Formats: sequence, C-alpha cells, structure tokens
Amino acid sequence: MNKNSWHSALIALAVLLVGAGCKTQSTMMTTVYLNDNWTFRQQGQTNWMAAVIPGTVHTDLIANGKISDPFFRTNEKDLQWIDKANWEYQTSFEVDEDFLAHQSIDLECLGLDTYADVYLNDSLVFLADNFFLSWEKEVKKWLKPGKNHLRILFHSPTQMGLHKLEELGYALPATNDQSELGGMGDKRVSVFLRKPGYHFGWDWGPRLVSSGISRPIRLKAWNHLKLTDVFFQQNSLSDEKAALTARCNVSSTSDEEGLLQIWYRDTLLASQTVALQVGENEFHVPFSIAHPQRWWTKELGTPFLYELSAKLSFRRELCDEQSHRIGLRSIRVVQTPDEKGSSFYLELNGQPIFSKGANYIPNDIFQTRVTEDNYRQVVASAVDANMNLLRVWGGGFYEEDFFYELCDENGILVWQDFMFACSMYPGDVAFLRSVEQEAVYNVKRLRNHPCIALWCGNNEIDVAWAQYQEFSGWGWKQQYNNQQRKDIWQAYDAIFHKTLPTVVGAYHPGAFYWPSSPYAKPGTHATNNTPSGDIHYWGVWHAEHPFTAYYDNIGRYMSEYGFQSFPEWKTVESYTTPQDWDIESEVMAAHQRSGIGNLRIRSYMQQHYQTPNDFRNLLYVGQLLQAEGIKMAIEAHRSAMPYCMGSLYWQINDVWPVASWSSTDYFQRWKAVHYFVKKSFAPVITTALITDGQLKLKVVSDRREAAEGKLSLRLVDFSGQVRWEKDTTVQIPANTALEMMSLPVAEIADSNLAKLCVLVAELKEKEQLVFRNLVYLVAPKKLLLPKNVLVQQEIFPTPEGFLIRLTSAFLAKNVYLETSKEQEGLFSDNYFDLLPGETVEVRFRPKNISGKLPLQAIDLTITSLEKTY
Ligand code: BMA
Repeated sequence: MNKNSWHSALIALAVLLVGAGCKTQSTMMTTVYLNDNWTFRQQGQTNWMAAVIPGTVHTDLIANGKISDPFFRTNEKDLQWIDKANWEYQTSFEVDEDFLAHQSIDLECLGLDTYADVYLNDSLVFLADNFFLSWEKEVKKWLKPGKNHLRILFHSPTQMGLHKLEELGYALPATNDQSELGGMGDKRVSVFLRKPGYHFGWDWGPRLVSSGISRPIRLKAWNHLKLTDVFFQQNSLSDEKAALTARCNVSSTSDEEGLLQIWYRDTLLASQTVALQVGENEFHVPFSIAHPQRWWTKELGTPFLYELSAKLSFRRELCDEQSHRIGLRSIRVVQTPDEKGSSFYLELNGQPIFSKGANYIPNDIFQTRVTEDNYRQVVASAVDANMNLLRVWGGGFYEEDFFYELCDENGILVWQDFMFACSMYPGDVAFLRSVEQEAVYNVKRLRNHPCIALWCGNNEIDVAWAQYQEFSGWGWKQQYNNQQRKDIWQAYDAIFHKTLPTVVGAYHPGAFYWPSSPYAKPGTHATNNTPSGDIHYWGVWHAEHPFTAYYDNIGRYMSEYGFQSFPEWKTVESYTTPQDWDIESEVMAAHQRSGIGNLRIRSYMQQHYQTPNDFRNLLYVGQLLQAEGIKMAIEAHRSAMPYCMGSLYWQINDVWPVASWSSTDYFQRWKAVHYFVKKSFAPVITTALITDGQLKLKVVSDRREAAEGKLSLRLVDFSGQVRWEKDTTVQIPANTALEMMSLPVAEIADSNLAKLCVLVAELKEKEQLVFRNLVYLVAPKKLLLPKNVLVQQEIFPTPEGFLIRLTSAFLAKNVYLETSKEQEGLFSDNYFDLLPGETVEVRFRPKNISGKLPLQAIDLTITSLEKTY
C-alpha cells in the first residue's frame, strides 16, 4: 500500500474523528489512525529522524539520506549492518476526555516487522514476534487526556534468530538464506523467525533484512459492542438460490441484547436478535440471495461481486459494521482416479478449468512502498496475458487486502501458499503456537475473497526433505542424526499435516488444502512426471534438458517451471554505470542471484541463437530465448489437455531489478516472454511440435462449445514467396486439445529450404483468423535471415496513445519496439515476427508519468534478430 495514500486518507480520518469529539457512551465505534508524526533512530543513538508509516528502516534511512539506493550497483553489500542493530520508532498523539470516556479502547497494530516491544506512555503493552500477524491490545488504562506517547522497539531480527539457533543447537536447512552475504557465515536464521523468507535473499532477490511498522496502527474506541470479524459463508448455490450464513464475532461489555442485520446494498437480507454475553461471542445469521449471479473467471463469464454488510446495533443504535465484497461460486479441486493416476484440476461452478497463470512473489523487497498502482499493473498484466490464476508463493507474505480485491474484481483465482518455502522449521511449542495464530489470522482475513481457490502448506519442502525415500530429495536428511531427523520431520508433520489443515477446515470450511507444492499423494513424493497432484518441472534450466523436454515431462498440473532472462536495457541502466555493462561484471553478477544463471543462459543461447554482438543485444536475445522456452512449455502443457490441467510458470514479477525468471521486471516492464505468454494463453491456440522429422499440429480450446474450423498452412520464404501450402477442415473441440495433423517435415521443405522459410499455421473460423502460429523448421541460429532488413514505420496519434503501422519487404524476426524512459508505455504486441509484405498495427499506450504532459510524439527504436550478430 502506498505510504502517501495511507497517510492522507488516514490523517484526514483521524482529524475528522478526534476533532469531531465523541459523545460519552456513544454507541458508534470511533477510530483514530496513528500513522503520523513518527520519528526513528538506531537504538543507542541520540538523533531522531523522520519516519514514514507504514515503512521500513531501510526506506526511512534512504529518505533521510543516510544510506544510498540499495539497488544501485553493489550497494546492498554495504547495508548488511542494518539488520544487526535495534531500531526505535516513536510518535505522540492527542486524545481528549470524550475519547477516553469509551468503555474500551483497543490499540491495533495491523503489521509489525517483526520482534517489536510496544510501549504506550512508557508502559510495555505487548511484545510482537510474527510479521504475519496483526496485534491488538486493550489500552484504555495507559491512555491519558492530552498528549500520549507511543514507542516501538524493534529488536535485530538476526540477533533474535541467532539466539534461537543457539537454543536448538543445530542448523536447519534454509537453502536460499544468503547468510554469508549478511556477514553471518553459515548461520541461517530465517527459519526461526516468522518473517518473509525472501527478506534474507533468494535466487532472484537481494538480502535486505529490514524492520519496521509494516501496516497501519490505529486506536479503536467503543462502547458496548465491537464486531471483530464477519465471514459470509456460502452453504449451497443453485440457479434459484444461494444459501449463506454470516458468521459474526462480537466483543461485548455487557450481557444484553443486540441486533444483527445483513444487508445487500439497501436491501435487508436478514435480521436477528442476539443475546450478548460479556467477552467474546459468535453468532450465525442464515440468509439467502435469490437468483444469484455467479462469480466467474473472465474466460467463462463475469466476476460478479455482491457487497454485503453486517450491521450490529445495541439499544436501537448502530454500533459497528463490516462490509465485504463476496462472490458466489463453487470451487473444488477434482482428483478423480483414472488409469494413469489421478486428475488434478479446478472446477469452478461445475466447469473444469485449465489454470493458466504464473507464480507471484512480492513486488518489492520493501513491501511498504508498493503502490496501489503497482498492484493494479501486476494484476492487469496477468489479465492482459489471458491468465486466470496466480499462485501467491510461500517465500513472501500473505498479500495486502488490495491485491485480493483486485483478483476478485478481475476474475483471477489465487492459489494461496502458507508462508513456508524451501526450508525446514523448528517444532517447539512457541513456534507452533505462533504458526497456528498466523494461520487463523490469515485464513480469517482472506476467506471472504472469491478469488481464493485453494490453500497450500508450503513451497517444495515435501520434495526437498523426501521423508519417504531415503535417496531422493535435496540431500537434507542425511546431514542429521536419527533423533534430529525425527524431530525435524515431527515439526514438519505437525505444521503441514496437522495445524494448517485443521485451521483451514475450521475457519474456511469446504476450502481445499494441499500440503505442499509439488505434492503427489500421501506417502510418496512428486517427481518430474508423477501422474497425480502437481509438479514443479525444472529439468529445463537446472538439469539442462532441451526445451523439447517440456513435452516429455508433463503432469496433471504444472505449478512451476521457468527460464531466466536479463531485464531490458532501461532496467539494467537503472542499477549500473557503463563500466558494468558485461554480464560477468561484479555489478551484473550482484544482480544475478542464481549461481548457474549466466552459465545456463549462455549454454541454451548457444544452442538456439548466434552469439549476440554486444551487451544490449545479449539482453534482447536472452529475452527471446526465455520467451521461446516458456512458449514451448505452455504449448506442451495445454496440448496435453485434459491429462494436464494447469500451467503456472515461474514467475510473473520481481522484487528488485535483476536477472530472473520473471516475465515482467521490477519496473513492471513486460519482457518478451510476457508477450509470448499472452498469445500462448489465448482461449484457442494451435501448437506445433517437431520430433524425429515429424511435425505434429494440435488445436487447444478453453471454450465450452465445439466448432469447425479451417487450418491453413503456408510455407513462406523470407522474401514472401509461398513455397508450399495445404488447407484442411478441422474440429475445434470444447475445453480440450485435439491433434489436427501430423506430417513429415520433409514433405514441407528439404533441409536447405527449411533455413529460408517459415511455416505460417493459421486457424480460421468462418474466414475469421482465430490463431496464428509461426513455425520455424530449424533453430533460429540456423536460419539464413535476410540482413539489414528495413522496417518501415508510420505513427498516428490516437485517443489512447499511438498507432504504429509497420511493414517490411523481407522477414524481420522478433521485431522489438523500444521507447525512451521519458516515453514509457505498453505496446499491444512486441518481439513479434513481421512477415514479408505484411502490415502490422501495434497500439502504444503511454504510461501516466505524473506531472508530465501527454506525449505529443514517440521516437521508436526498432531492433530485429538479424542485427544482433
Ligand atoms: C522454484 C521456486 C523458488 C525459486 C525458483 C527458481 O522452485 O519455488 O524457490 O526461486 O524455483 O529457482
């Protein structure tokens, strides 16, 4: 959430509320936000500096000019002292007698990172120790009329972790924790803290372990009643009626009657008198909605939302209310045994859906500076690329409400991991209790969102530890003696097989829980082609399998696979100086966190492309390489429908500017792969695979109805001559894949012609083009591309931006359109092949760069593949 927008909105509210004064014994809740006037300092130092709330120590130090941009060059390395220190934050605020006259006043800290001692007027009110929780304490007795003082001491998270490591007496696996960079040798402490794993580094992320107030702080003053939680639980759903129960939690200061009402906008749906008892109460109010409109993903319909409110009155006066936008839908994960194993797919409102999407990580290493606009853009990028699901991965954090609201609005389903990834965790009572509280809090916070499709225990831990197969896994088990192995597994078993499923069952009844990703079935572990559950296939990349291996390693649901690329030039420029412009330079290496990253990019590039002639072209060709790889993966997965019913590549976003598997970079610029993904996730596609001299063409459709179409194949040489062609009538099946044609490549072109031509495969329906796939019969490096191709451009202003018309007499392969930083925007297509003699129209939508006049013109730089060698 953008700090500034929190600020203005919240200050306004606070002034309004305090200024207005509150009548003694008024029934309505009064809320005062305390996000203003904060200062901070390193403990032990005298100088207090301005702080922004929500925020982090790092961002506050940047704003005060005390440290330089951690993303620039290798600055990150010099900032590792910050997590070894304790930090203090303080503010003062005023309350008046009227405010203090309320029966109860709660201090709510919606997020603290992480070990925080909270003092009000020098009295310790509570100790926080879990990033993923919110904290609430009745504080009336410590408040006084006039000026009050709130101080929060953040203990060094790494020092806290070291104590815990020492207590346990042995290290736990934490593969991605970059403790060496942090000056901590092999002491990996991330697993002992309930704090986002990625703060400690990842194979795409820096190690910047911050502290701070991560979500707003407020005081809630109330009399008689407080509505603490409302869950609109859906019991049944048909065309005629949706039956629901509003499960309402209420705190009360008296044993009296209250009135609970459920409203849909101005319509009263239910009204119930409730018998309150002092303390915590739970009431269930049944209600129904006639002729409900369902919530759908966009390819199937409209993600319709109902805004429902629960209103609680006492002695005929409204005391408190909560509203949630909910969606009426049934969703389940279908695992039906079949001759090969078991299916694994999502069924939304009775419709089986192929999950098209990506893995999602946080949008910044410093989460508090992610703006609402950033959230809008990342979700829009998913929608634009025809996705219907994002997986919120377990090494980050349970996202902000705003993210889930956007997913609700846009028909994007969410695979929600609990926050555990690639590590083993302690199993002591305090840790397990904290995990349980965190799970309860987040399940309750997110369960009203229709986008939540399933809950998953963790990322990759089941396969990494591999309890049931001695010589499988990541070699972790073998590092421990028998007792330690037993204890470590017991902790795993307690969290992922007991606590988390129990919490989901109790607080989100009917929701699906999956212990780990990937996961096969109890007592076994997922492999690269298990016939049940989900799969992370990393043979391409880690094991250097060729791209075609995507066709040989397909499971029921491909929840991870990926290939790296460098970000585009503008992004690289943001963190480098000219001396760094070599991928092996110290600075580029600091922004490449996968040890094998450059090696893999180079070796795959050698197989597919001519060696690029300079640094900028290397970045561009690297993006094409990633795009072709992921295109092949998606086509492989979709063309294996209905056996395979999901394809989520790793990963849609970045936490800083870096070489990574992302498809949009830290600045949310689309890489080549994102444009390719958009096409490969289109509702109807054709796929092409050449193996052993045979070309196999398939059609894949997500539509619910079958149709007839025409497949037209044209072999076009690079100057536009048609050298071979074939047309055939084909069936476009409903929600599955079907082979259209299989023929020997030799029938289309001999080995010489193959280097000079592209096979244009077009699927038409009633003469309308549905999908076009361009199939090259040899690898790009073997193509005899025409040199010095001139792409002619015409640019016209439009209400939304510009229309760019491009044409070329010869094939221009992977036309890359670029504008300067000052003219940033999004192209409707990019990195595409411009066929000889064809005219292509691309729309350009400029980004709203605040304070800048609308663009009058754009300067385009055009690159194409033949210019890179
Ligand atoms: C997957 C993820 C991440 C990792 C990525 C790339 O396994 O779960 O842990 O960043 O691979 O290696």
